[in-house]
Amino acid sequence: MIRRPDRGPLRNLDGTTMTSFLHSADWQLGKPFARIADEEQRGRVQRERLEAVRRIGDIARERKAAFVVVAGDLFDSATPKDATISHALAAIGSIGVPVYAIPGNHDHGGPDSLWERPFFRRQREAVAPNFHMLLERQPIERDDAVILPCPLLRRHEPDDPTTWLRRWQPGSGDERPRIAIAHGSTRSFGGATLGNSVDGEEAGQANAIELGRLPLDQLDYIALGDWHGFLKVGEKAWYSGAHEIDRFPKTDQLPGHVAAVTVTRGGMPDVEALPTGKLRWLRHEVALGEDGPTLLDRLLRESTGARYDDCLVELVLSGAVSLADRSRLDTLLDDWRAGLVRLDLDDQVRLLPSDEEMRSLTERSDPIISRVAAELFARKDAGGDEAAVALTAIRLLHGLCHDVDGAAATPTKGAPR
Ligand SMILES: [Mn+2]
Repeated sequence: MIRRPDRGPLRNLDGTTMTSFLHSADWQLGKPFARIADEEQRGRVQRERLEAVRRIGDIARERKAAFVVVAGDLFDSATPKDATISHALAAIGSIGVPVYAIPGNHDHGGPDSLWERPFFRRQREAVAPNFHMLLERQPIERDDAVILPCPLLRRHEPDDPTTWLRRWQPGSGDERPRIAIAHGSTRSFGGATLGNSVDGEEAGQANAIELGRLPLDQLDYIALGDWHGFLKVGEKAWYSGAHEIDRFPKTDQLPGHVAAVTVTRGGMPDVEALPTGKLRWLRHEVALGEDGPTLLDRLLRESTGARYDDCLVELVLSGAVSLADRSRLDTLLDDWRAGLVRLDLDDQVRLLPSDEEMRSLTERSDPIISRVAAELFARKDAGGDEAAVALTAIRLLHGLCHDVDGAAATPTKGAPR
């Protein structure tokens, strides 16, 4: 079906051009990840987003993609640090094939934007001459495709950035596939609005793209950015999603992929999601019961596997545990916190001392401890704010007595027997 000319793009027998490229978006490089307390792990998550850009390059080579399009929000902020720009350009340069990008709401264009900074221009020329930031709404002509950029020139554009495509007149007899690139929410998807609400900021009605008003017969693929999962939103329109996951999953979206696209003029695009993300963001809700943290430990072990050090875990804990199991749970959480990239804990576990644990405190030979324990249990049963304080005190008292008993039972090294 395809003959390979010595030069120029692949052509089908009917003369139309078949073009393969990759579509990505929402890299949000330089995102601070302020909720990750550990500095080293925070740096790791930031660097992984750069590594994922390089992995796009690996896939471009593997798939022989002619170019890569990036549909906005390459940077998390419109004022990234020079170091962030420099590292981003090194990663983009490593992709090798041409990279065509538009600015999104996070890294919008316009006067004095980051894309006009002398530092950006110098670095681009030095390390990423393959990088083309498209700041104007006009076609880019390639041998194998016409690229139609719809850049955001302000953070919140009141007008649909794709409006110019409704008036665009392609040359007659031009058999090159046409690829539009846009960033924003889309509204013709079952009446729902997708995009900004998941992008980390509410833009209201701004940056809204009306897919239904585009001349779809004149276009062959619409590469969208802003929604962080891989998603088809029209017969020729896809969100690629972010290349590396950046949040705990809230819906069944598919982040951490790049879209591998093959298009021909007048045909339907062939689109495949290929994984580029490395870090795994997991969410578990667990109710603890009589067996304490045993099942929780197994669940974490099974879901994270051997590469638990690539995982961020959001844990919502409920249920009730004994004093001894509370102490086991705390140790277990400390151990996991050390191994994971991040452990986000919503701990609603109630303390429910067993009868034996209560007796071990109230019937203790030391009269002070037994009296304090009895008083604390009475306050706990009375309920209210005091009950929570009493429970914490019971936990501490139990811990201290346990330590004392443990020390007494284990002879110190060198001590006379
Ligand atoms: Mn966005």
